[in-house]
Amino acid sequence: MKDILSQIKSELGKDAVILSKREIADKTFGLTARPLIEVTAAVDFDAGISGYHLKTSGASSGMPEPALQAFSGSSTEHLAEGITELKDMIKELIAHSGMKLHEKNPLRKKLLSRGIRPNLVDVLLTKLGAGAKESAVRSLLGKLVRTEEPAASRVWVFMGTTGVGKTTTIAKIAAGGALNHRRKVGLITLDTYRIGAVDQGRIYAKILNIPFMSVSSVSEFRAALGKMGSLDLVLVDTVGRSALCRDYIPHLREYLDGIDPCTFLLMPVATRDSEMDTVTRTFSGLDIHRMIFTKADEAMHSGSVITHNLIHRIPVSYITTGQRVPEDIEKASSSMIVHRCLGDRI
Ligand SMILES: Nc1nc2c(ncn2[C@@H]2O[C@H](COP(=O)(O)OP(=O)(O)O)[C@@H](O)[C@H]2O)c(=O)[nH]1
Ligand SMILES: [Mg+2]
Repeated sequence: MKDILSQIKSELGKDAVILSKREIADKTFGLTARPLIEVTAAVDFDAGISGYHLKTSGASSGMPEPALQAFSGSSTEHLAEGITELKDMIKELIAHSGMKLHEKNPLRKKLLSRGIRPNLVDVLLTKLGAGAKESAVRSLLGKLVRTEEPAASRVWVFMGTTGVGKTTTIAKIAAGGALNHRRKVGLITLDTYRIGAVDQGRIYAKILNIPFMSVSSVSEFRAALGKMGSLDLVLVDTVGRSALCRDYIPHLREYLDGIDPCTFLLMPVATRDSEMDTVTRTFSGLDIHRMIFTKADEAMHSGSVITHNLIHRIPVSYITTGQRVPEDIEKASSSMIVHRCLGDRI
C-alpha cells in the first residue's frame, strides 16, 4: 500500500487524489484468486487527464490514456499503515473538493439516478463548481467521452461473454457492409469450445449470402483467413463458454497473434459496474481497440457507458438498440451517448 501511494504521487503528481479503495478478489487468475487492493485515483481534468493502471500480478492492462484509473496492488504487511495514510488523504479530498456540498445538489441526484458512478459524479461537479448547470455537465461529458470509428483493419474480432449479442451485432454490421456499402464481407466463427454454437452465424451468412467458415484450431483459422483474402472485411465471431475461465484469453490470443485485427469488446449497457470492470480487465489481456455497448433498449439508464468510458478510456464505436437485424445498431458519438444518459428517457 505504501508503494502504491508513493507510486500514485510520483506518477500523477502531488495533486493526485484518492477517490476510493476496496479489496477485490481478482478472478482473472482462476480459482486461487489473490486478494488485491483497488485504489481509484485521479488528477484534476484540467491537468491533461492522466493516470495509469498498475498491475502487480502480471496481466497487461492495454488501457490507453486513462482519465480515471484503478490502481491495483497486492496486499502487504504495510496495509494498516497505508490505510491510515489513505484515510488522511480522503479527509483532505473531502475538505478540498466540497463533496459534502454536492450531496444536496439535485443535479448530483439526477446523474446518480442515470447510473454514473458516485465518485465520478463528485469529480465532475467539483470540476464545474457548486452552481453547475446540467448544460455544463453535458458539455464537459461531451468533451470527455471517447468515441471512434473502428480501427483500419480487414479483420474485425468480436469478443465478450456469452449472450452479450456478438453474433447478432456481427449480422447487423455484415448486413450494413454488404448491403449499403457493397463491401465484400465474410464471417468466421471461432468455435473454440466445440459447443456447436455456429448455426446462428451460418444462418445469418446464408441469408446475407456471404461466405461463412467455422474453425476450431489456429491453423484452420489461418487457412480460413487465407481463403477470405480477397474480401474487404472479415468479421470474426468468438464463441466461449466462459470468457472468465483461466485458459480462455491466452487461447484467444494464440488465434489473434500476428493478425493485427480491430478488436471489439461487447458489453450490455445494463451490466453492473463491477462486472464491467472485471470483464474489461480480463479482456484487456488481448488489447481492446473499441467498445460496442449492446441492448441499450433493455437498460433503464445508460450512465454505465459513461462510467466505463471515463474509467477505461476505450473508444466506443457502436451502440445496439434491439434484436432486429440489421436495423437496431447506431454508430456511437459522444453527444448521442450523453443524450442517451441525460435525456428525458429514463
Ligand atoms: N434487446 C436486445 N436484444 C439483443 C440485442 N443484441 C442481441 N440481442 C439478443 O441477445 C441474445 C443473445 O445474442 P447473441 O448474438 O446470440 O449473443 P452472443 O452469445 O454474444 O453471440 C439474442 O436473443 C439476441 O437477439 C440488442 O441490442 N437488444
Ligand atoms: Mg454467438
